[in-house]
Amino acid sequence: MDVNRICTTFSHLWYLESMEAKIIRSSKREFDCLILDKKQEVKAVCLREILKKEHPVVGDKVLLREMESDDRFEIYEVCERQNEIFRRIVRSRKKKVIASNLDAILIVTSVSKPEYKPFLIDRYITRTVQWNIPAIVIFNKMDEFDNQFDLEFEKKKFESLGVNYFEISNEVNSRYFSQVEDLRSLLRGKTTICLGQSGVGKSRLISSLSGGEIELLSARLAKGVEKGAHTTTWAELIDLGEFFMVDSPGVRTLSIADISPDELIECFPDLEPLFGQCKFKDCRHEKKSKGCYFNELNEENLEDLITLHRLHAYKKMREEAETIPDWQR
Ligand SMILES: Nc1nc2c(ncn2[C@@H]2O[C@H](COP(=O)(O)OP(=O)(O)OP(=O)(O)O)[C@@H](O)[C@H]2O)c(=O)[nH]1
Ligand SMILES: [Mg+2]
Ligand SMILES: [Zn+2]
Repeated sequence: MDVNRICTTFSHLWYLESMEAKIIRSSKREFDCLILDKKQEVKAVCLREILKKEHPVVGDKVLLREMESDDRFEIYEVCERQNEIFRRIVRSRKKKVIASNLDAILIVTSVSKPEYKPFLIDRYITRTVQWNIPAIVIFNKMDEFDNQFDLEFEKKKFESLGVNYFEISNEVNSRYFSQVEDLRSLLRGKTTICLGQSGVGKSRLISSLSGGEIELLSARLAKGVEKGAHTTTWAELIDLGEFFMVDSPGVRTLSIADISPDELIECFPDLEPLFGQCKFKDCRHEKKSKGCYFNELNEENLEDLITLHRLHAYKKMREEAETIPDWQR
């Protein structure tokens, strides 16, 4: 049964002037919304009862009505979310939602500056599995790729995980620029968010995908500074006509400490069945662990090597997950 549809139908009965909209920008009190059928951008406030329960976020589908006292609109209903990008605040046990209703996540990474960080990508992949949203990895700045790392190995790793990837450059003269077109075809009809470190080119990629029509604030990397400048400061939904994209601010590191160790195992569906091969259920998969399946693997074999890399990523994340005691969760 389509709950959203029912909520829409009922609301139309009650409020003839009601309108379906999507949240483009969300702040504490005010929301920028796009009225879907008119493609009109308006400002809205939100009913207090709704704010008390859950703060509307970018991507939320909402119902609006005009206000009598004000030229703004009022959000009186937030439709059920298909999915959410979130993390938990461990201390308060609250869930912090960043965006909702996404069809895909672009994990954007640079192959030059800032340098490629395989474990950061592993972290993002862990999150996308937790959120249950398909991931696509973007190797960006291919025009500057100079074999700084083993790209072929990374590609094989993503293939083995069933994660799609693109090699892209936003420089028009690069031979990788044509990949922007292929990516655009894949994104048609979808709502997608760009995640990744500051300076990897998320905003510029969205501009390229718009065919240059949308000019987002995109910073020059300061000479000698390899970190991004945190140019984008708010998550916002951008209407590219055939599809929607969310531009979000970059993060330097991505903590996964709010995922419990048990939950973490479920975020590694490639390793989970292999853990069962170890002799002891509580195996720590160390070199000294007796009967550990992973110690039998052969580093000369590509598939095994990928498994060992994934195990390494898993162990790093588990260490982090174990820093939060159970009682705090
Ligand atoms: N050479 C090259 N430079 C690029 C490419 N894509 C982006 N850049 C440059 O990288 C810098 C950072 O790009 P942004 O789009 O601002 O990066 P961002 O990921 O949005 O960064 P934040 O908003 O800080 O999170 C800018 O100087 C871009 O021009 C590319 O494909 N090739
Ligand atoms: Mg940006
Ligand atoms: Zn083991």
